[in-house]
Amino acid sequence: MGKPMQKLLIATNNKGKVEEIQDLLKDINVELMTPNDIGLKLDVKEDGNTYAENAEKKAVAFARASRLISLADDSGLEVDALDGAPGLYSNRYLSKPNATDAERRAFLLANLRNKPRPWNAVFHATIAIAIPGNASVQFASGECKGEIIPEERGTGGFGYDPIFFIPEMNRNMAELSMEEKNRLSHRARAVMNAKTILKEVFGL
Ligand code: ITT
Repeated sequence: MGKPMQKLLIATNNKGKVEEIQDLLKDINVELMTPNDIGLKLDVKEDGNTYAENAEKKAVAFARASRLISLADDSGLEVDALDGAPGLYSNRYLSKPNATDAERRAFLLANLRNKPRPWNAVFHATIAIAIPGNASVQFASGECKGEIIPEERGTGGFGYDPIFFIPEMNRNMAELSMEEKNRLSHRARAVMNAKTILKEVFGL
């Protein structure tokens, strides 16, 4: 009888991230679990000063609660004309609780309205991997450059994807298939960098 497959928890409550990370890690020989699969509801306070601090908080809290090796992602959109905002606060850009992605996009565009174009921007993602009972957390990051445009295009992805134009594809992020997004996104690059860590952690 073979050894049972080792498990990795995708430590996020964001459905879009779960789907992308599942696809990005489909070639790695571990069983991918979601908080939903194990009935875990955890809302981690993201009060760190960096993506890494927030990613670490999420990975450690989920690893502690689940006893599983956990991979968290903290990400954000940095817009040059807004001095890097919303950045670390991309999810909490509107103070209103339970704001929708569409409301966040409308707010971003309202803040950009009087700024000269092009509205250059970069998506950033930092991944943290935590092992239960082990204090040292490991990190990987990735970025994707583009431009914010005022007209919404596409239905794929999530968050700011419908207004994020990628010059090399001549399309918006939300117009890409998951496979295409997963070849060039900030998260794809971060997960690619994280694979070396995962292989070492799981002894693969
Ligand atoms: P978890 O903390 O549970 O992972 P979250 O949505 O709160 O989920 P973040 O705190 O990292 O995640 O916030 C990131 C926000 O940045 C996210 O909600 C989107 O608004 C935006 N964002 C991140 N990656 C994105 C992507 O690939 N496409 C579009 N928007 C993205």
